[in-house]
This record gives sequence, structure tokens and C-alpha cells, in this order.
Amino acid sequence: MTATMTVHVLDLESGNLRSLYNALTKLGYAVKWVKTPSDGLEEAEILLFPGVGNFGHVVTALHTKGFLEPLKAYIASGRRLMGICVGLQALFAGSTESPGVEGLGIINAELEKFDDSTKSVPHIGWNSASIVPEGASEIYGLREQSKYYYVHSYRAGLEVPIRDGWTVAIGDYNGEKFVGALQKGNVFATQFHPEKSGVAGLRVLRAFLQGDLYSTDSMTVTDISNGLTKRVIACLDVRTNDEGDLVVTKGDQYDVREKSASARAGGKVRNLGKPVELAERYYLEGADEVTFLNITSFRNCPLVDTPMLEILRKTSETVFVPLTIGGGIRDMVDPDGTKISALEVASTYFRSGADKVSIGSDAVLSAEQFYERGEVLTGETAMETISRSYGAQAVVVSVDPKRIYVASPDDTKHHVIKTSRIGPNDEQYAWYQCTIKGGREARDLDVIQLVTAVEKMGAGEIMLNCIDNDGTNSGFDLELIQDVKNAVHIPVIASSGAGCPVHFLEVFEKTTTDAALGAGMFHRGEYKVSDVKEYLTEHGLLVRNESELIL
Ligand code: 1PR
Repeated sequence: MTATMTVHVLDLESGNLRSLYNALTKLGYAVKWVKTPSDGLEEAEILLFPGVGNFGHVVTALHTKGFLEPLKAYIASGRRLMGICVGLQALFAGSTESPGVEGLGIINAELEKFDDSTKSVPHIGWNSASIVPEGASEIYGLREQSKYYYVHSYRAGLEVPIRDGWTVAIGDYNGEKFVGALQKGNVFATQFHPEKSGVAGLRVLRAFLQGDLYSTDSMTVTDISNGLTKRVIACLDVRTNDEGDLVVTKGDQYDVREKSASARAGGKVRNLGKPVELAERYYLEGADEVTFLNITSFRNCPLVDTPMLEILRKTSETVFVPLTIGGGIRDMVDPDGTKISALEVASTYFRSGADKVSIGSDAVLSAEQFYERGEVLTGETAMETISRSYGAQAVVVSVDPKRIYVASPDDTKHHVIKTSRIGPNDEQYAWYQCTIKGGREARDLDVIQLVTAVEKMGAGEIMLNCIDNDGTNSGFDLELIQDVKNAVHIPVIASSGAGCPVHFLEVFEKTTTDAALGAGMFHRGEYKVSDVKEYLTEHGLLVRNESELIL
């Protein structure tokens, strides 16, 4: 490989291409974007076809931009093609996601949706890609013992590709098997995102770029467990402190100011470190995802000046796991009067390196209006517009509920739980009230109303905070988490209260949550992400342990 070798990358303007660009740059390749068939497809020697979101959206773009025949001709010429995510799906004849939209048809089968009756859909997280038949050679650096980052609702079945002579690497989601990757001749494709799969993913990309079909660094395989891992997420609340520096902070029940008696420290915004440095540290410690929340986003500033954009750009150069950004994802008006839609705000974040956006206050207001209209969708909310363009998996709703005790379920019209955490006046019931603006304003909406409405509006995941537990180090609110899990089919990230590895074990064992998030315990250096992973592994939970940090 020479440092100047060029890779052509199809740019159909879907999702986050910056991470792929950063991964290719890290591996020493130059990128040539192919936006139209005349952008150098003829001289391309290696072509990557990334795509996220909706099958119909991506494949229709192939049709309308005139790529269909040139792409078929490219493949027929024997030059190397790698599809990623919807880039893999596009090789198929079609998908039940978009009836009537014809894929490239190189594999004559149709994709189908995962069964969501027993598990969360989309399938989000780290899963295997194990080559069949067992014992077959590795292809393009894919390792049995590695985990790769997937995010999709539709899956390719194994039967037709295997019958037609493809080498297939399979993933297993609660017993439902699907194509994790496949290869035949000059065509290779992964359902997972190699550019978001840490070292394991970079290894696959590099092997493909080097044309190294049969990897020579095969390792003895021990203790392989196929299946989706439990995700451990590090979350960074970011804001400007009183000195004007952008810092990672952390509140106690959302109050981020020091309570120290010392006059000098008293009342200042807690400064727990620099956002990009901390994100890199957590990546290296094994965080499965990193989330940034701009917690003062309700204050208006021009979108282009939003400091989070620079943080994302810098972080995505060195952090190769999914990045979520929250705070201020809504229709907005810049101080100069320019109107910017939530979709444009989100697009700006995706172009800067984000994989998902997290919506807080705007989701609550949209849910209220949804109920006022008699549960009618308009197609115009931030959740709906972003999800339509980038897929549900790119839309997280961050929920900031507060526990309200009641003596009896009849004392409120809201959904209550019978709680083991008895209230101050011996109340045995509680409901969870939604808030906006970082907990500053409480609304007449309960958490179950919110999560069920946003699932209908296109949210692909719930980040479930709990103001009462936030920053307390006392563990997650297990009752709240299970209540929300029971109400939705989309994945849930448990948040607020983590103080030690035991709390992560507890939330994974006592609830069916898909992921758990920690903040303060990591920022204060009390525990590393790797301590949590090791503890979970010791207790028999399936987590991603990517200890080798060298490619
Ligand atoms: O409403 O769409 O602009 O989004 C604002 C976002 O900022 C929301 O996601 C909201 O949760 C977040 N936010 C606003 N104010 C605060 C605050 O703390 N004052 N942070 C805040 C919420 C949630 C987690 C937190 C966990 C775990 N923080 O990041 O860190 O609770 O903490 P722990 O493990 O230390 O207990 P919009």
C-alpha cells in the first residue's frame, strides 16, 4: 500500500460519511467521493458503497442518479466493491421495508424485518459475524471472537446467499440468524459498520483495501459467544463554564454547580475535563458508544457557531465507535433571523461526525401535540423528518422524568407504578413526569405517554434518564426502566445513578434494558469503562471486550 492510494466512495448523501472518511484516512488512504456516475467510477479500482437508513431512500437515489447500470458494469469488470449496511442490502433484489423498489438483484432474495415480538428492533449494538461453514478461513480480517457494530431493522436471510455460493458470516439476534457479512469474487459487503466497530472494524476495512482476502493473522478461537452484547455507554454533559471554556460537567439531579462551602469554588460550574480528551479516553477503555449532550442548548446561538460541531469533528477523527449528539435538536431561528429546520440541524451534526441525534424537549412538546390531535401524525415533527431521511436508528429520544409520589393510583390520571421505594409520606405509588429544558419545566405528560408516542413518531431508541437518581451514585431506577421497556419495542438505554460496576450488573440482570450509560463515575476517575466490562464478563454477561488496541 502506498500512502496516496485512492479509494472511491459512493456519496448518496445518506448519513454520516465523515466517520468512514476518518477511518480511511487513518488507514492511509485518500478518498475520492463519487456523487454522480461521471465522478471517476471508470478509473476506480476500489469502490466503497456506504448507506444508512431506509432501503428505498438509498436504492431510489441509485436509480435517480443513474448509478444502477454503471454499478453493475463496475462489478462485472471484476474490480473490488464493498457495501456497508444499506450498501449490503442494495445487493439484494428488494426489501419488505420498501415494497416495489428494486435493488441491484445480485442476490435474488428479499430482506425482511426482525421479529419485534420478543426483542427490541432496530437491532442496535455489537454482535458477531461468524463465518459459515464453521472452521472456514477468515475473510477480510473478520474474526470469530470480534464484535462489530450493527444498526438495522431489516435483515438478509442466509439461505439464498449460501445456496448461491457466497461466503457468509452470520450474526445471531436472539435466535434470529442474519447475514453479518458476505463475499463472493470481487464483491464484499458488511451489514455492520466497520468504521464504527473500533479496532475490529478497522482491521476488516484494511484487509479489504489491501485485497487481503484470507487473513494470515488467524488466532486460536476460544470462548466465542455469538449474539448481541450489552452496551456500556459513556455520556458527556457539555457546557461553557464561567471562564468561557467548554467543559464536561456533571450535575446532582441536574444541578451542575459546585456546592462547596469554599467561596472560590462555590457556585461554579463543575469542570470534569475536556470533551474530546475524555471521549478518546473512554473509547480506548472500551466504551461501546459515546454520547455528548449540549446541556445549555435552550440558549440560542447561531448553528454554525455551535461548539459541539468542532467537538464532533475532532472526536470522530480518533474515536471509531458510534457518537450521539443531543441538545438543541429542533426547529430553530438563528439570532440573525435565519430559520433552520430540525432536519437541517441534524444533518449538520451528521456531516460533522454524529451517528445519532438525541432529542429531548422537542420530543415532549411534539408528543403533547400528538395527543391533542387525537394521536394523529403530521409527518412534520423533528423525529419524523429526521427518521424519514436518516432512518429510525439515527433518532434517539432523551427522556428527563421526575418521580411524583401518589397515595393511590386514583390520585392521578397518569400511568403509575407500585414502587418499592416508598415516598416521604409512605406513598406506595409513583408516576414519572416528563420535563423539558433540562428539568427546569415540568409538563402534564407521563413517561409512558411520551415513549409510546415517540416510538410512533419514528424514534429508534430511548435514552432514559431519571432526575431523582442523576448524579446520586445510588444505582439505576430499575422500576422505571422495566416499566418503559415493557411499553416499547425500540431499544432502551438506562441512564442516571450509576456509581460502580455492580450497578451495571444489576440493571442488566434485573431489567431487560439494552444498554446502560454512566457519566460521573467515569469522569471523576472512580472507575474505568473497562472495569465495568471486566466485572460484567466475570459475571457471565456478554459484552464487547476489544482489548487489542493495535490493528
Ligand atoms: O432538550 O433536546 O435541548 O436536550 C437537552 C439534553 O441535555 C437532554 O438530553 C437533557 O437530558 C440534557 N440535560 C439538560 N440539562 C442537564 C443537566 O444535567 N443540567 N443533562 C442535562 C442530563 C443526562 C445524562 C447524565 C446521566 C448519568 N444528563 O447525561 O449524565 O443522568 O449521570 P450519572 O451516571 O452521573 O448519574 P434538548
